[in-house]
Amino acid sequence: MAIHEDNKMSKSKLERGICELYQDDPQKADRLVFGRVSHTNRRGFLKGAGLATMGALVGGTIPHADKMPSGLIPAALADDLSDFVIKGKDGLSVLNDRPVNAETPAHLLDDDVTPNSRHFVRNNGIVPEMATNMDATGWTLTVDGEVDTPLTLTLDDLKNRFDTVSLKLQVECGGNGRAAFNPPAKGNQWTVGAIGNAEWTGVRYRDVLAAAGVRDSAVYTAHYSADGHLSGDPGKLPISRGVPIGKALEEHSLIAFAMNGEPIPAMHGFPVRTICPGWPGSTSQKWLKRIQLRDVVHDGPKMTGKAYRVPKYNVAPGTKVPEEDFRIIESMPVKSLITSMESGGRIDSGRMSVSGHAWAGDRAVSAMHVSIDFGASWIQADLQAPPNPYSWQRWSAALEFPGKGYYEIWARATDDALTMQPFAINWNPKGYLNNSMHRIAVTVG
Ligand SMILES: Nc1nc2c(c(=O)[nH]1)N[C@H]1C(S)=C(S)[C@@H](COP(=O)(O)O)O[C@H]1N2
Ligand SMILES: [Mo]
Repeated sequence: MAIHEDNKMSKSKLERGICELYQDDPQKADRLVFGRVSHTNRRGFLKGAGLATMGALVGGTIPHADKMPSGLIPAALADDLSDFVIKGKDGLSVLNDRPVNAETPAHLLDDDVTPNSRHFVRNNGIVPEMATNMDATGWTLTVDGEVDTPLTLTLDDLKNRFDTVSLKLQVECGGNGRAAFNPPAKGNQWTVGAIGNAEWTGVRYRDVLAAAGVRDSAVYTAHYSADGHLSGDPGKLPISRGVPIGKALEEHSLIAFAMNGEPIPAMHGFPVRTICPGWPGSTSQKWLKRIQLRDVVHDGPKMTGKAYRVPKYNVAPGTKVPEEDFRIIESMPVKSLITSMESGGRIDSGRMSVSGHAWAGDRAVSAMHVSIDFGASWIQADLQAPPNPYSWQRWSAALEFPGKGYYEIWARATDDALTMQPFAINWNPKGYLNNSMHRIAVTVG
C-alpha cells in the first residue's frame, strides 16, 4: 500500500480515536471509556469501577489515582500514531507525503546530536531537482537589497571567504504540538517530534552580511529559495520568510552547508540553508538562493496573515481573533522531552533513571523537574550545560516508584527567566507554540 493511503487510514483512526473523544468533553469521555466517575469528590477523580477499567486498559493499578485529574487521557492511550518509513529516515511518523512531512517519536530523539536519519522534515513545497541530484553546479547565493555591495557567492566562495563554524542547534517547527489543540487547528498534526538538534556547519550569517555591508536602512531579511510551489506554478513560491536584522546578526545564526558533517541532505535544504536557531523552524530557510535585506518587515509567502503568528494577548480556546491583533512568532518557548524510554514501557523494579532534553528558544534552560504522581510533587533533575548556546540540554533523574502499577512521568523545564512549561495548552487559532509538559506512561511490575 502506498504511504499516502496508509497515512489516510492512520489519520481517520486518530480522528475517531480516544483523543477526539477527550477533545469533545473530557468528563463525558471518562464516563464513556471508563464508566463511572465519582461526583462526590469535588475534583472528580476516577474511582471504583471506572478506575478499575482504566487500570485494565493501561495494564496495571494506578497507585497515584487519587491525584490523577479526571478528563486526563492516560498517556498510555494517547499515542495512537502509526509509523511509516521514508527513505533515509529511521522510524519517523509520516504526516504527509506531498509535501513530505515527518516527525520523530520522542524515544528516537535520545541522541544529544540528532542524526540526519532522525531529524524531522517539514516541506511546504517540492524539493528542487538540484537537491534531489545533490549537485550544486551553477548554484549561487545572492545578497542584495539594503546593502552597500550586492554579492553573488558560489559554494566555494562561501566555504573559502568566511570562517567556518560548527554548532549544535535546535530547529523546532512553530506548529510542533498542534495535534493536542482543542478546538483543533488546521495544519500538520505534529505531536511532539517536530524538533531536532543536529550539528550544523557553515558560516556566520553576520559575516556574509558584513561582506555586503549592511545599510542602516536594513530592518528585516527576506529568504528566497529554489523549492517549487505545490501547484506547479513556477511564478509562485511555497515559502519566503526572514528575520529581523538583529537575529540575522546574532553570532549563532548560520548560513549552513553541512549537517552532521555531511552535505545537507536533499530534504533538509541542499546545498545551503539558513539556521536561525531557537526561532520557528520556518526561519531556517532551506535551498537558499537569495537573501534580500529590506527596509520593511518582509511580506513573502507565510510571513503575512496568520501564518507563523499568534495573538498579541491570551485568548480562550476557540476565540476568533482579528488579523491585526496577531504578532510574528520570534523565540520559541521553553520545552522538554523524555527520550530515554518509549511511552507505554514496563519495568520490573521500582527504580529507574529517566532522561531527555530541554531547550528554551533564545533563552537557556535553568532547571528541570520530573513528577510521577500527576504533578502533585516534583523531583529536581540533573541538568547539563549546553555544549553551545542554542543547543538543547541533557537532563536526567533517578526515579523510585512506591509500588507496582501504572504511572506517568511528567517533565517540566524552566528557563533562565523563570518561565515554566505549563500543563495546559496555550491555545491560539493556528496551533503554534504548544509547550505543554511531555508525559509518558510506564508500568511497574
Ligand atoms: N525553502 C524552504 N525552507 C523551509 C521550508 C520549506 O518548505 N521550504 N520549511 C520550513 C519549516 S516550516 C520548517 S519547520 C523547517 C524544517 O526543517 P527540516 O525539514 O530540516 O527539519 O524548514 C523551514 N525551511
Ligand atoms: Mo515549520
